[in-house]
Amino acid sequence: MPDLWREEWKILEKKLLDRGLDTGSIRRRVAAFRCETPSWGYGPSGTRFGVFPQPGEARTIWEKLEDAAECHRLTQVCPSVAIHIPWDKVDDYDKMKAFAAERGVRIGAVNPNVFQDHDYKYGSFGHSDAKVRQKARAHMQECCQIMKAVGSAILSLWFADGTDYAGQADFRQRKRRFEEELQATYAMLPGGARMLIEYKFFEPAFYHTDIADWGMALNFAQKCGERAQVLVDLGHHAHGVNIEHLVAFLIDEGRLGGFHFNNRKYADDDLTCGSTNPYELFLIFVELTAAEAEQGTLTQPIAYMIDQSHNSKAKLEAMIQTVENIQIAQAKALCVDHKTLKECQGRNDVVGAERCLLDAFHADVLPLLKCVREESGAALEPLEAFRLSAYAEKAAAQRKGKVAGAGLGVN
Ligand code: RM4
Ligand code: MN
Ligand code: MN
Repeated sequence: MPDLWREEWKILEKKLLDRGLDTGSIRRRVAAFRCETPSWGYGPSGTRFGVFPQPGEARTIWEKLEDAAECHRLTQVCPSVAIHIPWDKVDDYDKMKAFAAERGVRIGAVNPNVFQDHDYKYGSFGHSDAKVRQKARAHMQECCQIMKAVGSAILSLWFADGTDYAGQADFRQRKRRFEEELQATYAMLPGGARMLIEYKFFEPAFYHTDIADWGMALNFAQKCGERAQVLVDLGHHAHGVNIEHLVAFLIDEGRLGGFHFNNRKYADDDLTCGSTNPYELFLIFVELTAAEAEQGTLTQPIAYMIDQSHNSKAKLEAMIQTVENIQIAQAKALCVDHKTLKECQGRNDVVGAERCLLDAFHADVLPLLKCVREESGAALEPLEAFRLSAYAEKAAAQRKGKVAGAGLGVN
């Protein structure tokens, strides 16, 4: 029964119409969704206990771009690829741009790296030594030049800066150094580009981290300018933090710059998005779609990006599975009946309001996704199509030999 999903779509469509929802608009919004994949998600990764190579995993930026293009070919939702400098450093960025374009993708966010070099042992922008801060600033400048060469509109910043022990450094001084350096970086951005500031509450630092949470990131962003915004990595919060709430807050402030999608169970696990807490992912999309419904369109462009590193799953398979999970969460969120939800909220009908969410969360949206995929030329079931294809075997046969210029990719 290959076309059973068409019947299933008719049933879902009827249910949505009965709720008074505009199914044409839902389909258009599902079709418009795009999500960036990270170059480092296709390459070698592991933990500090070991890195286990996988047959066929991408060894160079060129192979990572090939895999990203395959992910996009099957899903039609991942046209851009984030790069990490220096992991993806090349001599010729025009060549990188052209190589991506030939395969139907483009370079997305540029992610500087000011945490790996030995000079950054005690920090980068927060470092007490002006020479180290200067080195970090020069790297930001290099990344801004790369952005121009590859046509990227996003500089995506994450800092490992922090301390391990009480008394190790002066918090206020470090904060002021960060302000100064972030402002200097902001001033170097290519015209119209955005700067996203990511936060994380611990790791690798175990006592304090200079940009520990979204409030600090927001404060720094506000001191830089309108094109500085907050990046929410789903794995970067303490347990129990209500991410959908802070997402709503940032949207309302006009400062939600983007996401790093992943999922975690314990810390910054970088697991498949939607694997441990699909309800949380759904609720985040509910906030996004609610704001969109209210404003007509989200007034701020939001960069949806994946930041994962799979150790036990095959990389490309895991990436395609992730994209499917994210699409499912978005589609379910679009099935929320916001009018009824508002009415329930207005009369403090707590159960009624929650039911509006649960009805949508429990909807089977796969037929809806298939309609959209059929129109876009994506595979109806991208992960299944990938598993049936010979791509993984071919890559394993072609990509033999040492890993060259690989990134860190260590959890
Ligand atoms: C951090 C953070 C950054 C990522 C690095 C490698 O935990 O999530 O986004 O670039 O890891
Ligand atoms: Mn991240
Ligand atoms: Mn992380």
